[in-house]
Amino acid sequence: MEREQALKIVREQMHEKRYIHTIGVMETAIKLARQYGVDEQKAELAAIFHDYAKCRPIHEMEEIIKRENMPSDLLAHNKELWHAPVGAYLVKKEVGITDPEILQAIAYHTSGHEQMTMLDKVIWVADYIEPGRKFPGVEEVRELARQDLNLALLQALKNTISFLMSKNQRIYPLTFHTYNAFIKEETIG
Ligand code: DGI
Ligand code: FE
Ligand code: FE
Repeated sequence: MEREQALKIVREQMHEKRYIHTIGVMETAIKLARQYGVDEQKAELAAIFHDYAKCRPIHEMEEIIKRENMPSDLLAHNKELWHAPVGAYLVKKEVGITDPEILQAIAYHTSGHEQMTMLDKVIWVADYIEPGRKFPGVEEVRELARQDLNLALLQALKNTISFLMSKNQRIYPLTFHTYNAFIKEETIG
């Protein structure tokens, strides 16, 4: 699918602010893909569609998680996590994207997972460092991303988990599993 067509589809799914974020993630993901030897077209499409379900009503996402037998522990954790797996499902069903690598990058763009592909990592990090992001520590992650994608992802995960803990939020187990997998990768490697 061409970029313009994909952007037209997502634009109808979200508010202006979310669309601007999407453009930022797209541009950042393409740069990271080029730098790290990842398929740029896949990175572009995964980035464009990563927040496809972000603006769907909560009850619709809940219904899809139950009906499609997605991990039920999602329902016991922050609703902010739901748009990632639900997004992958809807992008396949409504947009017709079937590439499993793209769908996986969308499904895990919030939690990550233990065996992330380079494409998964590019989307995760691009989502965190796109130019519109302002959170504390983002500049450090931008700098790390210029040198080492794994270190950038690990730092961003640490920031996210620390931030959520400071707000007394529950941490989704898969987010911790992702963190552990990267700590292992870095300390052994
Ligand atoms: O959709 P975006 O805002 O672009 O970014 P995102 O999909 O990475 O994250 C959405 C939100 O989810 C963000 O505010 C942080 C939150 N989040 C990410 N991982 C976890 C989480 N919330 C909880 N409670 N637990 C997590 O593990
Ligand atoms: Fe998201
Ligand atoms: Fe996003």
